[in-house]
Amino acid sequence: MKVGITCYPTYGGSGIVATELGLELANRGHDIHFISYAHPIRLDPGIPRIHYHEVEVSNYPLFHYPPYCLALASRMTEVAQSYSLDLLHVHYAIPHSIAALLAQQMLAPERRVPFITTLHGTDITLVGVDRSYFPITKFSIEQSNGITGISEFIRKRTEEVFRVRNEIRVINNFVNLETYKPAAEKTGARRFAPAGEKLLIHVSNFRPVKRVLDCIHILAGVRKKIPAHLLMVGDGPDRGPAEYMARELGVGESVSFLGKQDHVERLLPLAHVLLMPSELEAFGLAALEAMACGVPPIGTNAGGVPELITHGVDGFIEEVGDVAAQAARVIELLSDDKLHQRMAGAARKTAETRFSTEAIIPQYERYYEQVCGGRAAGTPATSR
Ligand code: GMT
Repeated sequence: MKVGITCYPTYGGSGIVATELGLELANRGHDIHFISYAHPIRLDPGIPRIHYHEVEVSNYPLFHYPPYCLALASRMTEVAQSYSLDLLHVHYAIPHSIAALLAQQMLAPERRVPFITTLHGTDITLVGVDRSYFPITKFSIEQSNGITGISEFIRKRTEEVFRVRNEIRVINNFVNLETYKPAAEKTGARRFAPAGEKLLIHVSNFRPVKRVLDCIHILAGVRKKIPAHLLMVGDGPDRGPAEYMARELGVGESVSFLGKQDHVERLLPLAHVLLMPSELEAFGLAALEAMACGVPPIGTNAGGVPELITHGVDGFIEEVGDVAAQAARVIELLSDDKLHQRMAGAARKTAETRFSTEAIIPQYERYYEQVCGGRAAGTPATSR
């Protein structure tokens, strides 16, 4: 198939999933056209069957807010026409879904180009529920020819909050098990923990929903019992406050803020535990990537996290904000080698059996065929 993929090309989970999906589909012989305002990270140039089309936004002085959505819709239309795309697949509803709808309508006199919207998380839980975006988010989701959500949680939340009646197909996040794999030995950890301290890791965009300050509190708690060092991977608004908190709690020397990293698969296997203390997490891609590397996650009882982590088997789940309980779980894991080994093995097994590319990508392929083939899958028989 010839598929146009639109996503945020930055370090967010939705962009990563969209990019990895495109790469996997290209590997399986599909022609993939990324349409976005910048080259997605993790997308190396020169990969067969991968194309990139930049959206240029004219910045005329009259525009206080340059209309990206319109430029995107125009570019989607052009690319769909020039390359005879079969399908548009947009990741993160706002504003990609409405841009796809506009493109579809512009293309309509020539032919039908269906579009699928994949709901990832904050597009539903945070941004989409904002009064200024709610009506158009609901409308664009309902007008999609197919809708996927990355967890049962996001499906239910979309139905409850947006009252969307169309079918929402749950297709979970996935991980490439060749790229994300355990390290034979964690010798590379010495780079960060020369005295042989245990290594904790956190990976996110440092937005408030991630509760990154909790990571610092957890580290401070752990260090009362066990020598440990924390790798903070990523960047965002809460990085400064986290750096300040680390100094305040006297653990500044035991935290490395590494900023945005293109190859988290090289860092994750070095760690003993992943911290994901999020307020809300529609799924928790960072935890899945860690699990594939044999690194047990400590997550929170929030959103779709319990769909990924089985408490006490392949990781631990504690209540949001309960940093003492999360620190206690880290200590439990780090002070019992057998438990750590068992959980690390179970974490990898979960990634292998439930969330591998082999398990998930064919679900997208089948859904594409369904949406392109017959009646639009996401559209109720009574509408349109
Ligand atoms: O806030 C983020 O983590 C970024 C966000 C995004 O949409 O870019 O991530 C969401 O999508 C990921 C991939 O599908 C999910 O694994 C994350 O759980 C989800 N984040 C949140 O719900 C906060």
